[in-house]
Amino acid sequence: MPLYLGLDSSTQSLSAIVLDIGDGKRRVVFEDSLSFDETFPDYGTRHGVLPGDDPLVAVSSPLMWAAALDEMMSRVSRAGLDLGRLAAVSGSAQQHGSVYLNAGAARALASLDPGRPLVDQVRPMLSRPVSPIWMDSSTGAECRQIASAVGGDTVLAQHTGSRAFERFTGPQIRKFAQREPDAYAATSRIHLVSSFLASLLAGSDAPVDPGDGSGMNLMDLETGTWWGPAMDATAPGLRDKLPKIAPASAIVGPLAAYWTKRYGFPAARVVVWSGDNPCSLIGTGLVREGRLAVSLGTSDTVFGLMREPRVDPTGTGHVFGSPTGEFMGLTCFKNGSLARERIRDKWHLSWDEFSGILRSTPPGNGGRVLLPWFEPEITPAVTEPGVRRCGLAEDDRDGNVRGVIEAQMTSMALHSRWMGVDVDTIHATGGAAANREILQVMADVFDADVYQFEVGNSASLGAALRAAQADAAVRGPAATWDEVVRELAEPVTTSRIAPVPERVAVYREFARTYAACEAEALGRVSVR
Ligand code: ADP
Ligand code: XUL
Repeated sequence: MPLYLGLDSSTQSLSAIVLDIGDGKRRVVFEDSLSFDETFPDYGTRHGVLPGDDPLVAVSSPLMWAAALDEMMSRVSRAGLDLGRLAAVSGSAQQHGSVYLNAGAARALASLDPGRPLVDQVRPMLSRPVSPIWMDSSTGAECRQIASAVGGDTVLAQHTGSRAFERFTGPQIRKFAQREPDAYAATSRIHLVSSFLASLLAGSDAPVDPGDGSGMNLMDLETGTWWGPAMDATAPGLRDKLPKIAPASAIVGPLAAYWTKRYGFPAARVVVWSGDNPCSLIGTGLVREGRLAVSLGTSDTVFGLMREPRVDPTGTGHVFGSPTGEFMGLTCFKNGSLARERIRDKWHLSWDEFSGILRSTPPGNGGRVLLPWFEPEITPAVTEPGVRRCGLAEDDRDGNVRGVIEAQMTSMALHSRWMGVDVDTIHATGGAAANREILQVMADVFDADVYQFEVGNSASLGAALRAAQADAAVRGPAATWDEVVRELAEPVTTSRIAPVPERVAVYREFARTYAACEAEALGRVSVR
């Protein structure tokens, strides 16, 4: 019976999961994760990001991601699995980040030498040593230029699913092309993190899928093809530098000889990779409209499947492609886990102590609000970072612990309304979804039941399930998505966290207080 490997190259770590599927059996047989900072200290990243002076710039190392892929594949090969049964591999990666390859890369990819570490062979392929990632917010000027060239942000959103966003790949490419024209000219291929890693596995140029392609401000959402006016507005000669777009279930090719010879893998099918959020949509079982998932990872995201692409009229959210061939709505918050950690670390708390404070303090925080914009925020758009407080003392430990969680949950509830989903159930995932006290605040703020999952990493699970779906479709009639996610991506029923009516009422009032504080901090007229 076949095994399926799903990888997830996220902001801070690379994770892997192997599924054993067949004969009525559907189970996880391997799970592992490595932290970039700890496993590869020589690259000098902090939380997966290279240090720098400009708080608006966030770049990482594509070489480190390649080294991590090599290390994880080595670990999978030594895990005691019956490797010969591995039928397909797919992956998930942090969205929006881009990798720049030179003219020699295609040939180098096709002839990866199993006798030498991958990273040494990737180094000469790069036309840019660093990759801008989703945490970057340094392209405000480029966003304005692109939007104005195509006829405004509304036109851009109608075609690509989002107005111009600083972290999206198009504005990042424009900045690179303008500031480093020679290096841009020496670039033959611009990959997303997802298609870069898929290319390394297949030893050939992998396509981008519509899920990750829609995080670029370059793809026409309805047709799933590159949109000419956006390419023209972004950088000269861009069309030739972009990969093809292919469905998320397309096969790139077999695993390259590098992997079969170096580690003893079979020539398993490499399935197109996607972004972490589209993969998590599958890994949290959201294959039908009407439910939402909240991912509490490095970024916090709220997302759900959409049958039709309804673009956010407020310009906050995004419509991406879904691996099912449909669409997904998503809103992203940059100050997620790292903001929670900043508050936890300020008072030297463990997560247990942090949770204890949430248990013992009153919901609504007495109407006091903390806006946790440690870093420039995506939702709402904040370019000048800084924590703002309304009525809350900076040295009030308990008030700040409650404050960060209540603000995050309320902001997510308010800024995901545009999706038009009447939420009664939330599927919670990401590292902080292990914390039931945080999820209780989520349940009370959203007035919805919140469920946890047995497999914590929904992105790598979703990638492995996509590998299984694509492989099965090649072998015989395609399974329905309900069948694909059955048992493995279903919430644990006993994990249900129900909203408490009295607290729901408190948070209804708190949402108004929060909105007023947010509006004031943004310099807008209060909506109170
Ligand atoms: P990524 O976006 O890199 O995939 P993860 O989903 O793995 O991130 O989440 C990692 C984060 O989870 C850590 O940065 C940490 O802050 C958070 N985390 C882990 N355990 C807990 C906990 N018990 N309570 C709150 N947050 C937690
Ligand atoms: C989504 C986003 C983040 C990244 C990293 O738009 O920017 O969620 O995908 O997780």
